Amino acid sequence: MKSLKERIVAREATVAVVGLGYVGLPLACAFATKGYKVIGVDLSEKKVESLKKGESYIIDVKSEMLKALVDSGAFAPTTDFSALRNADCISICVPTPLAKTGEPDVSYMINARDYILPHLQKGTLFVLESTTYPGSTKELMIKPLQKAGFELGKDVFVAFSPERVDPGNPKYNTLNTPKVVGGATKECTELAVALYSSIIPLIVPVSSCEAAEMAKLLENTFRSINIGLVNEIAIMCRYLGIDVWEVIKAASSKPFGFMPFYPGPGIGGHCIPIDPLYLSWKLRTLHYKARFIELADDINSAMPDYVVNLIGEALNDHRKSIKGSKLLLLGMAYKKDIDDLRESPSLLVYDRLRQKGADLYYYDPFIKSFRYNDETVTGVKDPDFGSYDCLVILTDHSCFDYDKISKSAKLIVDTRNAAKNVKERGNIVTL
Ligand code: SAJ
Repeated sequence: MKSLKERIVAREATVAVVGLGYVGLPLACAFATKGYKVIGVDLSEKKVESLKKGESYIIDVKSEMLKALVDSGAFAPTTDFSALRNADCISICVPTPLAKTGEPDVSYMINARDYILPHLQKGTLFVLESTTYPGSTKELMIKPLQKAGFELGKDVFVAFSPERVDPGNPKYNTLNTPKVVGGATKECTELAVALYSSIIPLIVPVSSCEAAEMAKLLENTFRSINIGLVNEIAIMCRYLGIDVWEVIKAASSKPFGFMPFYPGPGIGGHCIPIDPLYLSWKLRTLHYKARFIELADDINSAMPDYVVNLIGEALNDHRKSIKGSKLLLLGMAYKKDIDDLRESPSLLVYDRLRQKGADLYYYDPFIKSFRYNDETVTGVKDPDFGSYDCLVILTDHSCFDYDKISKSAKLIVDTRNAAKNVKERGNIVTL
């Protein structure tokens, strides 16, 4: 009987991915594409039905590729956790959001673990990919597995390997982004390295689950803090009467020791606004205040209100008020060229403007509609840009024709400097 490592290397091991969202589905397809038999488990009947028909709901997974993997039997989506009895390796890719209280909501990880446990076979490799605070793999996975009678390093091999998916990124995807892997024991690390190195060229082994958990949080905290910094620089530049975009462009000419970030209406997505708060929460339990994280969160969270004030000032300069003005928001997605609304600052700007009595519309080809309180708000299909008192560029989608927009718009508040190449700028106010 071949060892687990031999079966992994020979791609005879059956791989399971639990959680088929923007991380799990690309990962499942990556393993299946590379010759593994893959079981994909998700609680959502709707998702699994869609996958069985070869219909992708993830922007980075093309339906034709998905259909080929499902039709060939390489990838088998199911809602039935008992299918995991046939899995040699299990990767967990479930959400790690914040609870309403602002504390980590680890319920998805705990539920996944509890759904898996009854079907977990001895000798399985068990990898957590969900971004979480240091120590949670041990606390939420290893200890309960041991309590259930699985001996670590013998009956079960546990590792943490953070997902690094950048939705919509045309260059980097699951197969070509280096992967950090940290196991609970040396052998756990070796097995997880064997699994991921069979599909990803560059694997970065670290000494523990905690080191891998912390590496991921450093990556995203680095982004959150630098975005917070540049948002505050933008505020300072407005006080100083300096164009922050010109300043960033000039600073970016430095070939070393600088990395540009750009101001915006705030930060969205399921990672950057949230992951650093997992770290600051963990440190608070250890009686340490992670000041940079909390300060950056304060600044980033205040940007939607800052943008609404900017809109008010711009209208005021045209002897108008927000109340009663007909406004069009361009872009509701949390970043350009994707269809994801999660934590989007555009939703907060929309809410503030509605509360202030604006006659408010949005235009975003990626977002058909969204729920606002108890109503469904639908986007304008083909807006007459000249018919609005002010356009607000919140997401710099590449599909927007900024020349055409600026030619007909009375006034534009551009929070992304998206219209930077437009010559006639008399009607454009930037962040
Ligand atoms: N943002 C700014 N200014 C910037 C960069 C970003 O305002 O200079 C905003 C974006 O508009 C967006 C938010 O911050 O609302 C997050 O942007 P992001 O580019 O980090 O996008 P995510 O959250 O979809 O993807 C990130 C990954 N992005 C990149 O590395 C470019 C990466 O941080 C993680 O791999 C991923 O989250 C994750 O899943 O953790």
